[in-house]
Amino acid sequence: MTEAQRIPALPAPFSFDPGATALLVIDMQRDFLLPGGFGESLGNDVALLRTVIEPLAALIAATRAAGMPVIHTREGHLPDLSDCPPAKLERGNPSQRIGDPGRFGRILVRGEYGHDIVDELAPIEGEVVIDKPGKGAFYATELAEVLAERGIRSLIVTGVTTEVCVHTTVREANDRGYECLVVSDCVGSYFPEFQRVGLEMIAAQGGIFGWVADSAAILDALTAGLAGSATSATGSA
Ligand code: TIU
Repeated sequence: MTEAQRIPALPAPFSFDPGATALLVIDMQRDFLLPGGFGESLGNDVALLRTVIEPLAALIAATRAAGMPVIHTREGHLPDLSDCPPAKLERGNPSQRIGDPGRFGRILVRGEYGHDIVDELAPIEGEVVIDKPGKGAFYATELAEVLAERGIRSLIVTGVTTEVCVHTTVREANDRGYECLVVSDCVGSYFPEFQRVGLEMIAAQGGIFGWVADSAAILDALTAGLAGSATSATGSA
C-alpha cells in the first residue's frame, strides 16, 4: 500500500491510496463534444462541455506522471445495433437516432470517427478503454474485472455528462463499494442547472454517492504524492 493522500473536498476531505486509485474519464467523445456533432445537432450548447477539456487534460497528465491508471469509457453500440435496447433506439429526436448518419459518421456507433475520444484527451498506449452500451460504465462491460485486477478501490471521476453518464456510473460504483471523488471542473453538462444540482446531489447527505473537489485540489495532492514517492523510491532502492 502506498502512502494515503488527503484532498480537501465536499462534504469532507477525501482520503485515498494512490496505489489503489484510478482516474475514470467518461465519454469524452466527439459525438458529444465537437461543434457540428450529435450533441449540438440536438440543440445543445457544446461549449459548456468543452470547458472540461483543458483542466481534464492537465489532470490526466498529472495522473499519468503519478503512475496511476487512467481508464477511459465510450458510450456506443455495435454496427448492427444488436446491443442497443429498442427503447433507447426509439427515444430522442426522430431525425437523429443512434446509428443514423451524422456529421462524424454513424451516431454513437463503435469504430466511427464521432464515437471516438477527442484528440486532446486521446488514450495513450496501455490505457484501458471501456466500450459501454449504457449510461453507467459498469453495465454490460468489463470495468469491474479491470478494477479488481488492478486492486482499485477509489475512483477519481471525470467526463460527460454530469447528470447522465457520470451520475449513473458514480451510483453504480458507490453501490459496488468504490469511493468516488467527482471533479467539479472536469465534469460537464449541457445544462448549467443540472451541473450545479448534479454536483450538489453527490456530496449531499454526508456524501451519499461520493465526494466533490476541483482539479486544483487533486493536482496539489498528486504533485505532493509524486514528491513523496520520489523520496520513498530513493529510500527503498
Ligand atoms: N455520456 C452521456 O452522458 N451520454 C448522454 O447521452 N448524455 C446526455 O446528456 N445526453
